[in-house]
Amino acid sequence: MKLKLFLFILLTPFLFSCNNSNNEENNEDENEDSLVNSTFNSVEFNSDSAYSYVQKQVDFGPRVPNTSSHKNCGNWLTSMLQKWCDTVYVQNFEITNYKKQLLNGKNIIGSINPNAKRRLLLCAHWDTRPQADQDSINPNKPSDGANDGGSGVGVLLEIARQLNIKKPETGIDIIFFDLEDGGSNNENEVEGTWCLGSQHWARNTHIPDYRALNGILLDMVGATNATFAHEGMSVKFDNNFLGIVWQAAASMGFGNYFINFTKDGITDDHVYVSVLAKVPTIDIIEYDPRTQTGFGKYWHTHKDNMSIIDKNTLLAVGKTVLYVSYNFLKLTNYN
Ligand code: AHN
Ligand code: ZN
Repeated sequence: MKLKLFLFILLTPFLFSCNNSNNEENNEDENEDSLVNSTFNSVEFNSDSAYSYVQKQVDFGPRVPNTSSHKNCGNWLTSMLQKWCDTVYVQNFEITNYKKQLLNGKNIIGSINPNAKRRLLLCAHWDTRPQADQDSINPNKPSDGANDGGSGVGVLLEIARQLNIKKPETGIDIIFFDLEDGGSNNENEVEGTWCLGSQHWARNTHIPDYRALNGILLDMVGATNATFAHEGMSVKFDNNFLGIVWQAAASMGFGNYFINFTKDGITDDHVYVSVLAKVPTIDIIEYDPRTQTGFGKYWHTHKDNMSIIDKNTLLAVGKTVLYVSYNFLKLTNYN
C-alpha cells in the first residue's frame, strides 16, 4: 500500500507531461502543414555520433568472416541494437562460399514497434571483403572497410539511437547483413556468390511471412562529395519510392548528393531482399562517374579507410533516411 502511494507520487509529473505533449500534438493536427514542417525541422541526426560508430567498427579491425575482429564487432553491433530497439534477433548460420570455405555468418535484426503492421526495412552489410583486390599493393590483405561496410552501419546505428529517443509511428526493422562482400570477380561465376547474408535472410526471414512495405539499403554512404544516382535495379523494384526518397533529400538541401541520373543496376543486398523476400528495396550507393566500375576510386583498395569518411555525407544520408522513416506513411500515401 505504501509502495503504491509512493509510485503514484513519483509518476504524477510524468502523467502531466504526457498530457501536455498530447495537447501540443492535437494543436498541430489542426494544421497539417505545420505538423509536416515541425517533423521535418525536428529530424535530429548527429553526424559526430555516426562517425564515431564508423570509427568503432574500423577499430575492431577488418570484419572479415571467421576472424576475431568479425566476431567481436558482431557482438558489439548486437549490443548496440539491444540498447535502442524493442526486439533484437540474431541469425547465426553457416554457409559455404564459392571458394568452398565454410563461413560463420551473423545477420543482426533490430525491430522498432514490432507489432506495427506497416513497416519500413533499413539495411546495410557489416562484413569486410577478405581482400582489397582492386589495389596494386597488398591485394591479398583486407582494407579497413570504413566506407564499404562501416558507413552504412554507422548511419543506421545513429538512426536507431534517434528512433529510440523519438519513436516513429511506423514499424522499422534495421538489418545488418553479413557476408555481402566475399563474392567473385570472375564474370563466369559471379552469379549468387555475393550477398550470402541477405540471401540467407531472404530465404529464412527472422519472422515467418515477414512483410515490409519498402526497404532502403545503404552501401558506401560516407565518402567526401559522394553522389548517389538512381541505381537501375532500384528503379525496377520501386521507382516511385526512389523518387520520394530523392525528393526528400532535395527538400532538405542535399540535392548535390542525391543526383537525378540513372546508372546501371548492380547486384547488391537489395536484389535478394526485393526478389526473394518481396520487399521492394532501393539502394543508396555511391556512384562515381569518373571510374569504369562506377564505384569510388577507393573501392576494394586500402584507401577505404577513415581518411575518406566525411561527416557531411553521413549527415546527408542519415538525415534523409531518418526523415523518410518518421514520415513514411504520409510520404508514400500508404495511409
Ligand atoms: C558487384 O560488384 C557485382 N557488386 C558489388 C556490391 C558491393 C560490393 N557493394 C559493396 N561492395
Ligand atoms: Zn565491397
